[in-house]
Amino acid sequence: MGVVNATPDSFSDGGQLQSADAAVAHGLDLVSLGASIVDVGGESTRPGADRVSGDEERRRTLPVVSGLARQDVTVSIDTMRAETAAAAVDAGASIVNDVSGGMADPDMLDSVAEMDVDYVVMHWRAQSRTMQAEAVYDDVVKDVMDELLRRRHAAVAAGIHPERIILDPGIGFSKLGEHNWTLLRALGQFTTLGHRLLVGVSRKKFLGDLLDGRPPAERDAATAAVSAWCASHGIWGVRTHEVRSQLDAIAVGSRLPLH
Ligand code: PMM
Repeated sequence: MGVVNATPDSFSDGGQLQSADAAVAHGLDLVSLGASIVDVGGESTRPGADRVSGDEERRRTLPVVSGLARQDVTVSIDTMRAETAAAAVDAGASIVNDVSGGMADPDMLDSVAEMDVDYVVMHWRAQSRTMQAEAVYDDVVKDVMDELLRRRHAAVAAGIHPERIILDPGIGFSKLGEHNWTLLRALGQFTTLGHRLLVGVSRKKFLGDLLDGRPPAERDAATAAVSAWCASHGIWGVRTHEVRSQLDAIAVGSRLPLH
């Protein structure tokens, strides 16, 4: 799953159309390099980030979703809002990637249940502004699995078919560095939950910390090492900014199965 962040800081200049065109072109590049899915987001979820309005989120993402869908790209919409998810699905998205697992918008689960889409349920505790204050666990693996399963039950209770649900441990969301490593070490336990798994570590801060503060664009080799680990566990997908070396890592990891 290649990432297209349709956020202003992703673009150096230009108006809306130019930005959407640049985002579509970037998505097509990711596909030509081998991405199976392009994940389009219009709201930054990095720790401390402020929210944007729903209208602004849709203004940023919908032209990109429709531009990619028109070219037969499988598109996921990275949103916590039911209204944005529905509009993106109308525009051609076939996966709703909800980092809040239905917690941020009370209408999300009912709305997804009515759509013909896959639904990513990520482990999440709070909005970006406050999420790192919530990074407190008794047993991070057990707590994250329990909370994820509660969201999974809520999704099924709302009418979402279990086969449509993809689980994600939410690396970096309300988690300190050591929590992330502990969760990745325990990936084998998540594969027993009976769902496809998605993992997003691409260029995240805990990798930069491991590499003595290396900037995000220089974290792809470390990301690839984690991608190989994910593939060794047979997980369904990795969410990544850079595609080529991740596919190489997945090819290697797939030949070294741990499962
Ligand atoms: N991480 C980010 C955004 N969306 N979605 C899922 N399912 N899993 C993730 O780990 C995830 C996500 C933050 O990454 P970015 O802002 O660097 O793209």
